[in-house]
Amino acid sequence: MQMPFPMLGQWVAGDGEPLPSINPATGETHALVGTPDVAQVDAAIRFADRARRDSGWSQLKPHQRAMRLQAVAAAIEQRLDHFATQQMLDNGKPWKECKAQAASAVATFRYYAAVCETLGAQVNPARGDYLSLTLREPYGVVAAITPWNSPLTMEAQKVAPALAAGNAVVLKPSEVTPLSALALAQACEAAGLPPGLLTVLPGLGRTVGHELVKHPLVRMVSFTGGTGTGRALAGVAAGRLVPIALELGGKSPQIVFNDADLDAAEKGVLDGIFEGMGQSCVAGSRLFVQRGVYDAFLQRLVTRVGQFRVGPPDVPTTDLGPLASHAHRDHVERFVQAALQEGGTIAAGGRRPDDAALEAGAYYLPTIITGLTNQSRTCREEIFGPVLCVIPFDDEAEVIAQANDSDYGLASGIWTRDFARAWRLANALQAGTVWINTYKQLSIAAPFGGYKDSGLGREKGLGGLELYQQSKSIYLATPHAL
Ligand code: TXE
Repeated sequence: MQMPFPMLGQWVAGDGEPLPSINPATGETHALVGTPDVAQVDAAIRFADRARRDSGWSQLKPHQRAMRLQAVAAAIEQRLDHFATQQMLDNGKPWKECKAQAASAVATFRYYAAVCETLGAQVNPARGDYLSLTLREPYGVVAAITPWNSPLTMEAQKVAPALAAGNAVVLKPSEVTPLSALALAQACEAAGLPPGLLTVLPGLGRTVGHELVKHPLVRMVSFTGGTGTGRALAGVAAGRLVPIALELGGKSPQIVFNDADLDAAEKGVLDGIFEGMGQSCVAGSRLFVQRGVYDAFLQRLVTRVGQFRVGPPDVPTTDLGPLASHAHRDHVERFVQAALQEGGTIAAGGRRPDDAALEAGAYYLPTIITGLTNQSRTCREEIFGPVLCVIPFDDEAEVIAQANDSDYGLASGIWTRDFARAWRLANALQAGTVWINTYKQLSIAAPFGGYKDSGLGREKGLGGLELYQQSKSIYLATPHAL
């Protein structure tokens, strides 16, 4: 049976081509999701714009919007297992990771409810006989376009602040993972959010996504996905003069010095690349290890990687599930072949698992590659899979230059016991996030985004709400001026 989606204040089957949602752990189609045709995309955006005005959402006092967001958080919390299951079926992440991401979606709604409570106008210093205030107002309808690697996290991260800011949101989830967005719409409905404030339009990027971004009533776009797609969408947004926030790819360096706590570094490096099977924008995919500990540290990594249990995501002992789709597994496989052709050596993995029980799924073994330089294609392009390249280095200046020699600049990790050195590197690295003696520590309270080709704008933190607002300055003459 075809699953409906929410638009025009109801759940509809849609006149577009239905989307098969395929479980990457088994290769089976576990749902057929309805999609809108072009006319329905247009109608849904118009409805969202009317809903925003008719419901008075933008005019509500911030604390009143905050109460609704708290109710959405509670509704997600009541359905935590359902949310986690939807993501696990769609993208194959292990259950415990999906559950943690569902819980973090709750926290995101609570955080933006709290931020919403604090919204106010800014009083500007007067330079004459007037009182000047700067208010922040919503854009209207915001298009949110999300990827397949962590839909629960990304969707909450866009929808919560955009709603808190007073907008209506039209969310287009990835065609690979439409189910968690539908679960979010159900939770919003159960929480009493006025119909039309969150519309979910499943479908392909080149059809539904394209219509959304070019629609005249869409006044702001928030996108997470590949750099190529982000660049193309930025072109459309520039032509329309609408703001766009882009959270894009990465090729993040991890740097291990001779004096590092190698136990901590081992865990941080391995989780940093292999958690989520490397399908994470902040995956630490380039590892620089100082020459003095290179051999010993590499040996540690290879040994530990061989102990990872690759298996079905719903089995509690599984460390690593399948990749999110068979097409993506094949893409990763081609990258590893290319790494061999350019002179790389496989130190671990480099193939699908032997286990016949996993044959139908999109599985791939965690892979470590040595023997390549930072100039190699493998070290320059985002693979977005469980592939770690290890490169030796001699001194600090050299490793800073190599770490920064990348088109990307999303994140980086430093492992050393020397505080002064960590501080120097943290300042020198061109990345939106720097971790010192930890990795992938993420907080909704800290701004997040990329330097260079890794993106434009910052999500999360207090500014994550302002991202979805425009400012208006008002001058009011005071009696002296009259
Ligand atoms: O991403 P796309 P893909 C990187 C990663 C991956 C590569 C390609 O390297 O291998 O991108 O992945 C929608 N108009 N990241 O092809 O195409 C699409 O439907 C409007 C990094 O899956 O960028 C989906 O909802 N929308 C990343 C979303 O864009 C369009 C996460 C992302 O898809 C569109 C994912 C169009 N013309 C991939 N074309 C990260 N930063 O975490 C596509 N879309």
